[in-house]
Amino acid sequence: MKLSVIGMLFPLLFLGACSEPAVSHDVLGTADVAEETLEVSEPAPYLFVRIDDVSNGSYWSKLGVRLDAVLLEKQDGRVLFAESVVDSSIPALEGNEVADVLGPPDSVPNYRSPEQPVCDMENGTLALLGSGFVVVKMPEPIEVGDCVAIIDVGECDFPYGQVSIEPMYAQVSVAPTPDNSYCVTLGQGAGVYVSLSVTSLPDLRE
Ligand SMILES: [Ca+2]
Repeated sequence: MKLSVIGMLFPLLFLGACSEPAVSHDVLGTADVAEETLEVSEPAPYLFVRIDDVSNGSYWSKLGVRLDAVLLEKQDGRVLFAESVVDSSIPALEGNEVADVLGPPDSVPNYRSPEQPVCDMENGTLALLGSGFVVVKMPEPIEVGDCVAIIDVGECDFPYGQVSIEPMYAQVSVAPTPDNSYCVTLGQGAGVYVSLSVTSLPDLRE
């Protein structure tokens, strides 16, 4: 039994257009990048998190990344949860509900336990099926010093063994549309608890 709470983590940070990661996808990449203009007199809040499944069906499970929750870990210690799904593109799967990524973790409630995490594989997760993405809105702005944490069933125990670990790619933005010009890449990771530090966010008034 091995414990990998953080999982793989490859932090990156740059401003660019929200887009699919640099891997081939059949499902994504069909939308034109919308050139949007924000008219802001005060800092535009970074409220949106886009998560892409980059396993591309090449790993153990065709279900790909299975998200339980998206957390905003504020610098002051509070932990907030995604409150709505504003966009998604996921291959069809009966019973797969985007709302399962909202609210507190309910499939891996012990994601921070020093013991090996145990997950409920039957309830509470959204499968991105190897090539999907989802955009969620957080209840408060994402700020420098915070972390965005993604809870996934990857590598946790269930009655028949360990869930396969699948890579994901995370971006934040001030705009809810999946493809926009204001995305900041947080990084790529995999595992039950992928916590990505927010180290720099451009002030869009400048
Ligand atoms: Ca859930």
